[in-house]
Amino acid sequence: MATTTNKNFGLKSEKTPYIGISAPADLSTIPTNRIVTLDEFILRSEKDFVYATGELTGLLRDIGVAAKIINREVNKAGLVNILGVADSGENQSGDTQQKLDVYANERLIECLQNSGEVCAIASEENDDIIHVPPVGSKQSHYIVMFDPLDGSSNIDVNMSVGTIFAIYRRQSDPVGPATKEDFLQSGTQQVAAGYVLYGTSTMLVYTTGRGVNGFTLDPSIGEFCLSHRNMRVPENSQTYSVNQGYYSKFDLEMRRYIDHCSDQNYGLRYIGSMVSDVHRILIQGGIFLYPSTRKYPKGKLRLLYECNPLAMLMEQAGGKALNTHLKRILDLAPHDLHQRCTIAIGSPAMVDELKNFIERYSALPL
Ligand code: P6P
Repeated sequence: MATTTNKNFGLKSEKTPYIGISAPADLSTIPTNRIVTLDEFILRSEKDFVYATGELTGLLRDIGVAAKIINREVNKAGLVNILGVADSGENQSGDTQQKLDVYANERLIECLQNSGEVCAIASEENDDIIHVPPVGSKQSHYIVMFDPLDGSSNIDVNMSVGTIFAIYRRQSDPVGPATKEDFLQSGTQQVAAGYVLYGTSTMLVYTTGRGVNGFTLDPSIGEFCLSHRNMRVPENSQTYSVNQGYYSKFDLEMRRYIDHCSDQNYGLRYIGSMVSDVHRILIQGGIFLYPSTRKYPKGKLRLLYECNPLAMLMEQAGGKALNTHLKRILDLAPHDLHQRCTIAIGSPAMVDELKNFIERYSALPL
């Protein structure tokens, strides 16, 4: 059984949250000859979590419960009149809000409100932060941000969708309510990040800054079971993922890179659900791009609850995540809850190759 040597990859101290490439956790104590549930894995990995034991367990467990509930409805969306536009019409982003978006949002909020660990929540579906009253006398130290159902336009055509979440330690006085500044922390301050992919099977993939592990839902026992240990993105690949339909709207450097991918006969894969495209890249390698377009000059995807959590996962798996000005996504200083950013994320060699094209052809100072 492969053992992971615990080397210090630049971690300042055991108490420092994720600050960069850190050593994957030692999985040698995790059995390989039997089912290991998400709950057991989290309990066995608590020593790797920089804060008090037990706090993260409850949080991730509650997200897992919400995921199972959402999964049940996503799986039967075609059968129940849950499709179509929600009564409210549109969400904060102006996206058409599907009823399943609303359902997923409400389940996640409910599960987190009862965890006792969360003091406030931010969601793509809500304009402002949601303050969570304390459960009993317990002080709650965490904030959670999420996109409850990313890629929801795929629901009607039975394509995969996902939930993306990011967990931060609050910075404000634990006695008072959370503040907007608690949510405007850079991605390097995430203490955990992950996604749930509702696809041909339902998977939960997460990191606490000590490697990435994937769990597949076994419906027969209703448990997420360890299925992808210490996930590592392939160093290189010949697959790129971008909405080719915007080609003529992209800046010169992006068009030159896409031309290069085509000249090299790279494969193009694009599902229109970021979680699905990034998950495929985590497994098979590749690069996902969402550059600026005429409709989204600052990029379409949300920094806080889409790009930051997926960037933490990708870096933890050995990959890279930059914006198209070559700034590391996790270092970007947020100024707004729903701010957008451009992104290039995936295999390190492919991100480096794109970087060369941007440096060579960008008309603007980087
Ligand atoms: P486009 C889904 O709406 C989403 O937010 C991401 O999941 C996905 O990668 C992107 O937008 C797709 O955007 O403009 O290509 O349809």
